[in-house]
Order: sequence, then structure tokens, then C-alpha cells
Amino acid sequence: LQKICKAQIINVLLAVFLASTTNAQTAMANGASRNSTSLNGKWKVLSDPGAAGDWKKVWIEPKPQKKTDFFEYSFDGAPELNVPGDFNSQLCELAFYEGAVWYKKTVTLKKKNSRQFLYFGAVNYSADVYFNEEKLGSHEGGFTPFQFEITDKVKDGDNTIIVKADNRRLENGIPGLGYDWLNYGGITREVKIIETPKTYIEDYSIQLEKGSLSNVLGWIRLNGENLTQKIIVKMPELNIVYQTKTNSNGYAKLEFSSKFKLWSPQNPKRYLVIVECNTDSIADEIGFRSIETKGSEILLNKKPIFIKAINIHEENPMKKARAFSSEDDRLLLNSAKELGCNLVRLAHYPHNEDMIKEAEKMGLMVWSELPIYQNVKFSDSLVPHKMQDMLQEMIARDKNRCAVVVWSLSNETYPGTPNRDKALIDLTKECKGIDSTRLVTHVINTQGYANNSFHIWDPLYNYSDLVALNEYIGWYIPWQGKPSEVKWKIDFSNKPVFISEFGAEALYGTRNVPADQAAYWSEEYQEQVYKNQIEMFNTIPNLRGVCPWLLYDYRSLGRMHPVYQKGYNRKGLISENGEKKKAWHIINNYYKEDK
Ligand code: GCB
Repeated sequence: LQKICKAQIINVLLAVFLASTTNAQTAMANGASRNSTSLNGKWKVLSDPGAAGDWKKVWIEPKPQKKTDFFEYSFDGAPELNVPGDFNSQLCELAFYEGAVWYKKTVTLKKKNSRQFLYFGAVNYSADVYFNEEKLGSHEGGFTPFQFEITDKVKDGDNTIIVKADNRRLENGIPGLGYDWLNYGGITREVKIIETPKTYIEDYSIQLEKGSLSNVLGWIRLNGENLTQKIIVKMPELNIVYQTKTNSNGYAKLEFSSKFKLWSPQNPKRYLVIVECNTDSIADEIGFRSIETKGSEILLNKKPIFIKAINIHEENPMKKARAFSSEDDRLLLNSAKELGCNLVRLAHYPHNEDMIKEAEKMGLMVWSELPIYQNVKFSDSLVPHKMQDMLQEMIARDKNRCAVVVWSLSNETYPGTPNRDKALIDLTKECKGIDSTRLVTHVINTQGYANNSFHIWDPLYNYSDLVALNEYIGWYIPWQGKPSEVKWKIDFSNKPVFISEFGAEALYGTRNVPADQAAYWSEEYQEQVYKNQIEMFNTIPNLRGVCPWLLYDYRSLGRMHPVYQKGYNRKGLISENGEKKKAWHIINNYYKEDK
């Protein structure tokens, strides 16, 4: 009993601590279709490698009255950076910087009768936000949006926003200390002030009920003083006018049926949906599809599908910067299309919102992932709370995007890590509780490979809809027999198997090495690994999809071979300059086959 009491007290204290530190609000649904004032463009910046900005109270600008007044810092004369955009790629002295940068923008605003929210698409990794010298709050997590209400704080005239963006790695951060991508820091996605009516449609979920091709099961939630209202959902193309009423908490369940043209990679159909109440109205484009597993099959709209996927990092290889614009997104997605994919695994964190929308328009299914990557410190008492916040924010943003078919909750965590199983099992339950309509998966690489036989055993697969596994046979681990003779012992025999990563590095242009001498780093070696992998795929029972690691070569600090890598992970099928390697053609041909 004493133990339980102690645990409860710790939890209450934690909740109080979190409430006082992580007090940004989850961003409202579909802020993109609301009236807004963009704060994108130039912001003044002060880098703060010595972490002095907090005790020097950078958010209170010194205003010297006379020439002899002492002051030590000032945004006057400071360099400017583009927002959105990571700071590493914009200032050469910040190229590999991991620390705090203070951003400042002055904006002319008006007090209004409506409500105003300061919205950030993402700040990596943590953000402290000040408005007119007052701290609004903080947010932790580099890849999801958040907001603060500023209705009562706005002044007529100039208003100042200061943000401390800090991409220092944290031992109890998500991801933790080590990861294989560039830690692009700063205000990496858009910033704007969103305007809403006094009582507004804060959130809604409009998707097909799990397993149904015709029944929409959803909900809507209002925020404001006037919570009990009539709600109308209209879909003009289908002559749907559905009415309901919110309860005293502003919540209403939605349920209606229709004969939808279903969304699929072949026909990425979306419908205009208008949600209205007396005080507000919002429009969205929503597609309808069902995704489920049945035994070892993955069913899209009730039909078995083979997933032809590719891994993508959120980096524009040409700009050598974090991707954030529709133009960046299209570059990556068009390449995925050209390769012949029907799904993109957006590794290893939620990518920008437009990426999902563009993918949906192009008929690409999306695998969206949390940055719970390798060495996350599950035993730290704050970590489960951070995981839950990130999960909730990821689902809140994209739950109406039918393209998202998989929530991937973790990548390559280790069973021996204290508290790993409990933390991830709890998170899986939480995810299914928030959204029961999609597949939920964990990506695992704990399988054994000995005597040319795989053994897939990790009990975390019991909580995963897919047996998603990363294996690098032919690269990190040598083949132990013929690829066509690999044997499989899968302890979860009635689930679809998905090879979520495989591959090898090659420096584009390292060619014409005879096949029998093909050495590591040559295009021929990479090509051979792909040929062998494809041979091996034929031996995998219940294989329902594959996903090479990865589309483009990308920047990573852990990849410093002076000749072949030079700061790049070279497992791309395409170089960072857009040149296709030989292995690209192997996968392109494989994806052309009917499966
Ligand atoms: C993996 C990781 C991925 C790495 C990749 C590699 O297993 O999931 O993030 O970048 O291997 O290149 O080693």
C-alpha cells in the first residue's frame, strides 16, 4: 500500500511539474483553413552557446536611455534567419550547432473581438515562447505543432514574439542522445496567428468506422462559452447534410453512412466536408478508406495489398536543409512515385503537415512515426509523459488524413532496456484508445540470424499489427548461406510481415568494380545486396511489403568516412544531387511486378 501511495504521490507531483513546464496547447484541428496572419519570413536571432540567455532575460530587451547605459546583448544588429527553416543550414557558424538560439519578431496586430492563437508548426527540440515580454509557456518535441492563446495579450500596434529554440540533446529526450540523422534545430515549420470566433470548432474526427466501407464514425468538439450548439456536417458531392447537437462539454458524436468512392493509391479521391455550428464553420478535404489486417493479410478497402514502400527523412537533399515547404515535399514524394511506391515511411518522426496532404493527393499511403528511437530512456519518470504528449499531438494533427494508414510507435528499441516493454505496451493501448481505425506498429530489429535462419521472437510484436523488422543482411551482417535458402521461424505466424528497412551504402559514381570483387561502397555492391534481398523475400512467409532504407542519401553526423561518406549516410537509392544509383533500378523493377 505504501508503495502504491508513493507511486501516486510521484505521479501527482509529475503531473504538476509537467503542467507548469509543458503548457503549450495542442494545436487546433485544420488551422490551415482559418484566417491567419503569417509570421514567416525574417526573424532576428541570437545564438546562445553558453546558455546565458535565461539569466540575462533575453526576452526583456534592454532599452538604454543614454550612451553610457550598460547593456550586453541586443537583437539590434543581430543576423536574420528565415522562418520556417532550420538554423544549421542558414548560418555557417551554426552548421553543426546543438544549443539555444533566441528568435525575435515584431508584428503589428490589433485587439479583436475574435480569439487569436499563436501557432507553431514545429520547433526543434524545445521552445520557450514569450509574447510582449511575458512567458506564454514551453513545448517539448521537435516535430509536432502547438499553440498559445493570446487573445487578451494582444496590443494595438507592435507586439514582440521571442522564442528560445533549443536543439540540445537530452538524456531523457525523445529521441534520446543518439540518432542517425542531422539534428536540424530552430523554428523549422511555419508560425502564424490564427483567428477564430469566440466559440470555435476546436477539433473533429471524420473517418470511416474500423472495418466499414460506408459508415462514418466520428466526433466534434467546440471550445468557448457557447458549448451547446446545433452541428451540421455537409458533403455537397454526396448530398449529405447530417445534423446533431453538442453536449454541455461541447462534444458531439457523428455517425452517418454513404456510398463513398473510396480513397486508394489508384484513385486518391477526397471530398469537400464542411462542418458548421452557429458560431463557426470549417472546411476540409477528406478521403475515406478502410485499413485492417486479417490474419496475415493487409486489407485496404477489404482487398489484400502488398506494400511497396520507401523510407524518407525530412530533408531536402538539394538544399541540404530540413524540408518544410510543399516544393520540398513534392521533390521527395515525386521520387517515391517514380520508384513505384504506394506508401512512404516518414522516418523517424512526424513530418510536416503538408507532406501528409501532398502524399494523400498523390495516392501515397503514409506511415507516420514517433521519434521513439533506439536508446530512449524509458526508465526516466518523465519519458512516458513525453511519449504520450507526442502521440497525442501526432494523432491530433493527422487523424483526418486517410492517407495515414500506420501509426508507428517506436523504432529499434531493445528488450533489455529497463521499462521498455511496459512503456511501449501502455503507449500502444493509449494509441488504440485514441484512434482505433489505423494499424499500429513497432519496428524491431532484435531478430536472431544464425545458420542462414531468422528467428523473430520479440514479445513486443504481440502489440504490433505488423511484424515490422529492420535487417541489414549483406551490409552490417554477412550472408550465412544462399539468400534463396534462408529459413524463417516467426513466433507470430499469423501476422503480416513487413521488412521496414534493408539496404547498403554506396557512393554514387563508384562503379565498374567487377561483380566478384565488388567492394563495400560501390554501386555494384549495393546493387548486389538488393538483388540478394529480393531473392530472400521469396523465402519469407506472409511477406506483405518491403521498404528500402532509403530514398536519398542524407546528412548524419555519425557518418564520417573521409572518402565515401563525408557526413552522409549513403544508403540512398539516389544521391543527394539527384543521381540514381544502380540499386534504384532493381527496386523500380521489383515494384513494377504485380504482387
Ligand atoms: C537503422 C535505423 C536507421 C539508420 C539505419 C542505418 O536500423 O533505423 O535510422 O539510419 O539503420 O543506416 O544504419
